[in-house]
Amino acid sequence: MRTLDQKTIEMLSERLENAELQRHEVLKITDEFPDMTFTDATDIQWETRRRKEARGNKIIGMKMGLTSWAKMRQMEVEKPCYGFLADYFSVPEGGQIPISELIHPKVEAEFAFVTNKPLSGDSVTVEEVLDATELVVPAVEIIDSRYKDFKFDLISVMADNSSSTRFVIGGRAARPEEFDWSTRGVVMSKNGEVVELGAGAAVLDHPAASVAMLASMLSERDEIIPAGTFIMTGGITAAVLVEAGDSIVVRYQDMGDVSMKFV
Ligand code: 0L1
Ligand code: MG
Repeated sequence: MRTLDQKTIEMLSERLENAELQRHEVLKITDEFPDMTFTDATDIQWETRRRKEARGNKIIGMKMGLTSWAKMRQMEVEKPCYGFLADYFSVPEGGQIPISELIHPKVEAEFAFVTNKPLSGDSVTVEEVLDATELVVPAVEIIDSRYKDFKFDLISVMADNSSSTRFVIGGRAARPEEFDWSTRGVVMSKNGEVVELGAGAAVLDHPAASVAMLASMLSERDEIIPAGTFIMTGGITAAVLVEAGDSIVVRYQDMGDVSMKFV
């Protein structure tokens, strides 16, 4: 259900996008609009996407967020959220990420899926996702909630493009049938010390289930996942706070490393 008018949707989209582009925190928007709904929040996110495209940015993929049961519990939310990835979010493997471009970034290890067939509707299965997958790619997401002290609820975070800000892909891409993605492991090190580890099952029991859930969430707006979509499926590890000077290396079992340095 929609409760906000178009003018308010545009005003909140501009507020959140300005916070992203000008690197400042804002209060969660449900403080001001306590009755707003998940549909309103989704409208705000799509308005931000429209603003970026109108400015010439390309949308190069999608992400799922809050896909681990542990993170949903930690953030006290009841379901995952999704977001879009703009072209300037992409950082080359081994690249430097200036902290001055961000507010309070955190990193999380993920698997990204690249589709080769369209996926649509609310009953897509893990098997159908795997059948529609060309490659699975090691990927690290840098999230950066625009909300003060990372304090938000599901509606506020959905409006904030699910905290999307940067991502790095690296290592070796694999065919979907090459591994069991639920037991594939990752180990994250910060400045040479292991800080997080996990396996694909942390993501809704199987990362492909996250792609299926994205198809379902998009179907609520009569949208689909087109063939050729790059999708970050959600954090396998907890998100780790980073500061200038930190080096992150994530080792993916049999798939190589993804690394970056915050400067
Ligand atoms: O990608 C994620 O799981 C994060 C989604 C938004 C929540 C957060 O900023 O922690
Ligand atoms: Mg993520």
